[in-house]
Amino acid sequence: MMTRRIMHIDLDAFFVSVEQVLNPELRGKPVVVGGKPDRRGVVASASYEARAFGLHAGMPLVTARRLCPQAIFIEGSFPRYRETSQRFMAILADLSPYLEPVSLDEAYLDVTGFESIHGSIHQMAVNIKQRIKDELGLPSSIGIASCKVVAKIAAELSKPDGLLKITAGEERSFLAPLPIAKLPGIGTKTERILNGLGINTIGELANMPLSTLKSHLGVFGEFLHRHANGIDDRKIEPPSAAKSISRETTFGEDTKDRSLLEATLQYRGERVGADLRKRDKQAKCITIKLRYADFSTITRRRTLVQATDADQTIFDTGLKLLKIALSQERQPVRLIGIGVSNLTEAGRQLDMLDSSAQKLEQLNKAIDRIRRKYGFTAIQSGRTLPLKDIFPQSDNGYTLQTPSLSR
Ligand code: TTP
Ligand code: MG
Repeated sequence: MMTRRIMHIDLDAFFVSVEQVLNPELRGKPVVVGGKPDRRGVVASASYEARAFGLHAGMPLVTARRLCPQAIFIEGSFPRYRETSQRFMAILADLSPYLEPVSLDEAYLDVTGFESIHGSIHQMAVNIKQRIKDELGLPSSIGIASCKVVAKIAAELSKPDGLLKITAGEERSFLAPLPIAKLPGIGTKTERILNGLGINTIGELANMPLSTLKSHLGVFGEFLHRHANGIDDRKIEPPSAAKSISRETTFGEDTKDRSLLEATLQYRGERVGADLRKRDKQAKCITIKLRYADFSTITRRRTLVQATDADQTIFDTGLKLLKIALSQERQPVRLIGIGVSNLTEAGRQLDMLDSSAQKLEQLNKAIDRIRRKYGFTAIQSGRTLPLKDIFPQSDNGYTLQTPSLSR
């Protein structure tokens, strides 16, 4: 079989770079998008000048200001980033039909066999970077390799304004010296487990007996082991529909107030439900996310027997998960989120014969119609009413501050 050539393309300091295009005075300076530092919330994007001071995405804005008082803090504008993202993806789609957008500023491209068009794959990457620069004014970085995981790590290492090609056959030696945290999917928890086994580099992970990894991490251990060895046969998935839909809110103050937590969960759940129905999807998995005062974050998930797009089912499931989580942890909550995944096309389910499911469907459709006409808050349940005293409203619903910028 022909060796595949996969590109991973990621824009540098995306939100910040978009702001720098709009306002060239911001270029070359420490800039942070995420909000004013007197507000709660975290850094969404930091310029490389700001990163030199230790600033990074996810850092609380107050910490960012302490480390780099001269940084320029910008609120940011999500619609602008979304629009730029669409133009970015359009450029890539123009170059190869095998495109998989991963996030707003990141995509994989299968370019196997494309050397005949561009002279070489390296030249093709140079051309892509140039088009992104010319048409959008944005810097990007590209990794090229025989598989997704190696291409992604190569792009990351080449940043900013980088281009790094890993020759087929050299995947393992390229990965070996890197710290395990560079492997996508390894968070602090997995890192700790692996460190406990004496594994610090990707090479050490690659050389670990599979059985040891499996006994500590299960199938995830097997997955990581393959990736550490530069083996990854995941295909480029066309930009079908979203794989998950979620909404989250950071409170102005950490809270233990049950009715506020439930109201926010319901409101966010309704936004998720409306989004699902707009896309003609149903979901089988409901997830809630909680971040506590000390920044520790948990997610809790439940899989339903039958896929749903009903607000009531999404919220009821979320509420059950919330109650369990709150009984296990007494800290105040900083952020609450709800999401759905495992999406399927909304078809008429067999249980639509069941009249209660049918009534729910009609009810939700009616609510959607009214909200399209009169705004999201035109219809509210008793539970979400208290939100009107807390958050500003627009036709589009409540403005629940900060995390509109987070993914
Ligand atoms: P990233 O590509 O992870 O970051 P970046 O583009 O800012 O910087 P890099 O040069 O390292 O690629 O994410 C893309 C955008 O997504 C980022 O500009 C802002 C947004 N984002 C958040 O809103 N919250 C987050 O926690 C992260 C990581 C990103
Ligand atoms: Mg980026």
